[in-house]
Amino acid sequence: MSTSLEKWVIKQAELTKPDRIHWCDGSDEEARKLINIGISEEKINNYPIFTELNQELWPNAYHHRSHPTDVSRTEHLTYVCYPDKDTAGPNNNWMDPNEAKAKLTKLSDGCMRGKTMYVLPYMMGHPDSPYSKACIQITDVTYVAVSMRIMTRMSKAVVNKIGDSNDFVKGLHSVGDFDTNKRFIMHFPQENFVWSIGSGYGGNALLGKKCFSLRIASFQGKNEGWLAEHMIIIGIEDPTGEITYVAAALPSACGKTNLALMQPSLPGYKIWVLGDDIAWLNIGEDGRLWAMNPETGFFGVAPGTSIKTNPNMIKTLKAGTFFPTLFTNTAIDTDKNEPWWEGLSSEPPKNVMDWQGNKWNPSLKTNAAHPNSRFTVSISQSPTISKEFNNPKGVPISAIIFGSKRSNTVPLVYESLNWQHGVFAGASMGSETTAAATHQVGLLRRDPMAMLPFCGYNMADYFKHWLNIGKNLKKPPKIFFVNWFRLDEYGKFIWPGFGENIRVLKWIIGRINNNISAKNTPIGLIPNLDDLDTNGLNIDKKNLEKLFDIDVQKWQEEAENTKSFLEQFGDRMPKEIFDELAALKNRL
Ligand code: GTP
Ligand code: SPV
Ligand code: MN
Repeated sequence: MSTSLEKWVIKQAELTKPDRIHWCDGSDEEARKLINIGISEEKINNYPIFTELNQELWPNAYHHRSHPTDVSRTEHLTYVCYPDKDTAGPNNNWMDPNEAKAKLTKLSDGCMRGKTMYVLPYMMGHPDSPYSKACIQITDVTYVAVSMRIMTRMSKAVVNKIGDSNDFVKGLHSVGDFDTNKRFIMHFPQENFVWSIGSGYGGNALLGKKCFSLRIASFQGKNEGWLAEHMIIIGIEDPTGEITYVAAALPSACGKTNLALMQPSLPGYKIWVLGDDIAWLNIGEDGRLWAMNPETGFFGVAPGTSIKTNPNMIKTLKAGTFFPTLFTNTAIDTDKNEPWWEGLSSEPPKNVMDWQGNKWNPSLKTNAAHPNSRFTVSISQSPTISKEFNNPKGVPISAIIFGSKRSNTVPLVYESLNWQHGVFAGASMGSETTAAATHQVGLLRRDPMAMLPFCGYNMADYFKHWLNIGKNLKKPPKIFFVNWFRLDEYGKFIWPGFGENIRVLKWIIGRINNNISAKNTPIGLIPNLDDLDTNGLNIDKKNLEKLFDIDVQKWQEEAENTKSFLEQFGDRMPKEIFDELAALKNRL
């Protein structure tokens, strides 16, 4: 007699027709074997899946080159499938589940011929947490199997945990033939099922990440009274040793990983990391909001990461424990066989091979590393991992921070007036697009709570859910907004960012503890300039004032833009959100 799990796997094998099926146990030896297969047997676009990097300088590090058409998430090929379109909402691409399955059945028929099917049993969340979920992903590429072992708690024990139940999250993944016309990332939230074909890249292929832990989990959270968010979780230790836990959402490639690993510039402060991308937030028995990170690794943007901007990440990448570290689509310094990317060093190395394997030099004016090139590394290697990381209860959250990438209009930091106003301001967030997804970079788009590409159901219902969570919390966390990216008249960032962002966090802690007052503006509360610690910071007063300049006309435009965005959701939108919009317009 086989279990439901075995039956499901056999059924997928009957469709995809692999030569072999390998059940992964998540062990160290197995990861090594998979890497060796990736080095010597499997290829993508004629390149081996993995090449070994300089093991002395980058212990246990490997380089991976994805298919050149497969370098970022493809939002236009990502669908959520419910019987009715309204449940998906205008924020999602929608397809009828039967139609989607018929389409993918055709594309998947025999797609693993000649290949090995890897069956990956993994947990999202600590196994002892009541909120963790047992999952199975099937894939046909070692890169995904090894990445999933870094990013999740992969182990044989999950198979026993599932036993004969059907209560596990299912993911079927195949890279297919990388044809972009045959690439789809389909979600079936009502069946806890993700079906992805045609891409081997990050959020398209590591199905525990955005597909399950955000799109499907957000739908579960709505039904079960919790939140799945695109948020980091950090503990901020102040000079007295007090640790304040906060969760922060910023859109893709807008600074989450850097904030999570920050080396604060102010003496006496420390940032402890619990997560850099995804948070599951529950209402605890004490009526507070508690956060946990379902993942165990970082899949971070390489360009811009350096010993200056993010020393803790460089240390993490070089720590070299039994977990491998992967570099995807970075360039290579061919003299030293080291990974390289723009910003790693001020001068590029002498001999560089770009992310596609061509000889490169700066006069080409192209990017050596792909702008969305990434590293995959275990959080356990981080010198700043929080001692609470493996606490199944998670940590209590004192503030939620929303951030966006705005060259103008939005100040360095402001505080919302209350939970409802914070939810409205989060719902109206706009951010300039980045290379994390395939689309034109630098365009302003509305990206509520940094969740536009990741909310697995109608965002009108999502806003309602956020309002309800606030009502069910004894003391809802304060909600803040940050923007590190305002530009001066020469197009340079005014705010130095990175480790200096601690100055903003210090102000936020002061506000959480009711230690300092703030200045009222039409959009919310901003610091009195004297309360922002600028000791030792080289920034002139005029520029500092510019960071907090609130241009009423621009904000009126912002309100109009928000209005047309929110109106797409029609009658489903909670009235409170439009009340807040009217109140904002009034104040302006
Ligand atoms: P995802 O992994 O896509 O969700 O991205 P993320 O939000 O974790 O973004 P990440 O921290 O990787 O930063 C993306 C880019 O923004 C990198 O190139 C960083 O160097 C840059 N960046 C991060 N923080 C700051 C900052 O404070 N100031 C400036 N100017 N740039 C920053
Ligand atoms: C993001 O795009 O927000 C990421 C990378 O964190 S991916 O895994 O591709 O979603
Ligand atoms: Mn992300």
